[in-house]
Amino acid sequence: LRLWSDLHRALEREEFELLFQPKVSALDGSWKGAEALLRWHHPMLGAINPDIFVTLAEESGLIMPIGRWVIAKALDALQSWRVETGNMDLHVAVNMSPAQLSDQGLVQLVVEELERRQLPPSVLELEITETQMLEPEKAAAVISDFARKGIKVVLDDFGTGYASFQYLRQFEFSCVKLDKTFIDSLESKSHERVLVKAMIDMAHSLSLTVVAEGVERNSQWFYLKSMGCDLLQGYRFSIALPAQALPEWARQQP
Ligand code: G
Ligand code: G
Ligand code: MN
Ligand code: NA
Repeated sequence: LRLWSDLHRALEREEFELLFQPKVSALDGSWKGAEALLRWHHPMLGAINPDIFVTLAEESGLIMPIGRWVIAKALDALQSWRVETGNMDLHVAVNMSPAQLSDQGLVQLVVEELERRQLPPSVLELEITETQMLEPEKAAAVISDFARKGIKVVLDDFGTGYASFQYLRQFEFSCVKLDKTFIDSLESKSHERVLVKAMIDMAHSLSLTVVAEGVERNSQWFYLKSMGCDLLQGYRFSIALPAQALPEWARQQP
């Protein structure tokens, strides 16, 4: 109960921090973009992961203003990377709870935040977890609205839900993110490799980009590269870092 009332004040007290985990090309490990990951620095409890407070934020409706803050901060970060590196192809991805898709002004807000910074819509990706898709019709309408505006929508945790393939037909995604559980068993289980290869081929045949998450070792990188996976994310490359640390991290990559 205490946490709930604390969360109400967290935005104005500036207790949120947005960290960024790099995404790299599977071909050569070069920096391509980053996923924004939210942290709440509670004055007494310290850093709290979103697994814990996002549900709270969804139930209280606070996810709307928090989500808007996340989008603005993520675009600020991307803007600073473009200036510092001159790389205009970098993208930034933010996570969206399905609850945020009922935020009436969301699409308009995103478009305005992009225009204010003179950023093309293609630099922003919205990650939506398939297991949370509760109102498919409503979600489909918002997702196609984003797609029409050129903003990319990513199906997060792909392969973990009951309706993965149905979602691919129903929604205008531009990217799928293979769940970490598949990446974990790449080295030990040959039937998992067959499955991952099939998912990558199917996604490509639907013109979807494929990202693997939770890549921790070179051997996983090797398998994913040989299977044609496009982008990789995970501790093999970097943990989530403060925005200003990414250009320096990229310079230190081989
Ligand atoms: O790194 P990690 O513990 O941060 O992330 C835990 C989960 O919280 C992830 O599944 C991620 O999708 C979710 N998450 C991280 N940041 C955000 C955010 O800004 N908004 C929402 N809705 N979910 C987030
Ligand atoms: O939104 P999503 O479910 O993709 O959130 C990613 C989550 O996975 C975050 O909690 C992030 O900290 C975590 N994560 C990212 N890379 C790795 C990794 O290589 N290994 C493990 N165990 N967790 C990771
Ligand atoms: Mn995600
Ligand atoms: Na995920």
